[in-house]
Amino acid sequence: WTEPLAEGALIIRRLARDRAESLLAAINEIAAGNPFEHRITPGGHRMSVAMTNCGDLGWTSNARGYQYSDREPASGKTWPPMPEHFRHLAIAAAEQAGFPRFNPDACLINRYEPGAKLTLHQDKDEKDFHQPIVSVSLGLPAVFLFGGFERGDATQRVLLEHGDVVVWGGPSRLRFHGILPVKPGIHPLAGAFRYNLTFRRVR
Ligand code: MD5
Ligand code: FE
Repeated sequence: WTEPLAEGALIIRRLARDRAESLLAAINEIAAGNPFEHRITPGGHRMSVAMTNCGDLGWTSNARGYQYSDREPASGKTWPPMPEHFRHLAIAAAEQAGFPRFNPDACLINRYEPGAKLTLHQDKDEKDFHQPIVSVSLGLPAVFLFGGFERGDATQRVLLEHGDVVVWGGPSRLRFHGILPVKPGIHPLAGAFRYNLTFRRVR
């Protein structure tokens, strides 16, 4: 079932649930070659979320700033290709939300351990903000903070659970958002983690 959150933002509950095992198996394969890393922000903080990527481009961060790159900075390795079942899921979700021409070239994979969080931010490192972002939540639940267009705007709290897919497009593409610290728990398929796949068109 679907829940509109705001103009351009649509939650598609449980869309990925019956595909979760193959998604998680693919995440593990990707991480075997390109391990999850805790990146350092330009401000010098170690992120509590661990990240890896697949697709033509991957999001990374270091003391010099945020950037998309075709290689993992430390190892110099390219990112593994985006699995076709990832791409199909993202395209189907975008289509259902009214974005029929979405074709992602990057998939950032976030891994949250208990206590990990993402502070309020906007996603602005991509070229065309008319392109939506599709996010797929797997494993432990988390409280998503959905804000406004300025950091100080009021935020709405939305619980995102295993299998939930959200399409962030239109005016909601540039809203401030974050994730509250993930509560400890054990998920039958994902263990002690929350994973989030975020599909993007970067170039
Ligand atoms: C997550 N990840 O659950 C989220 C899902 C990130 C990130 O925020 O940057 O890796 S993507 C949520 C999102 C993307 C673009 C716009 C909006 C939310 N929004 O307007 O609220 O790990
Ligand atoms: Fe974000």
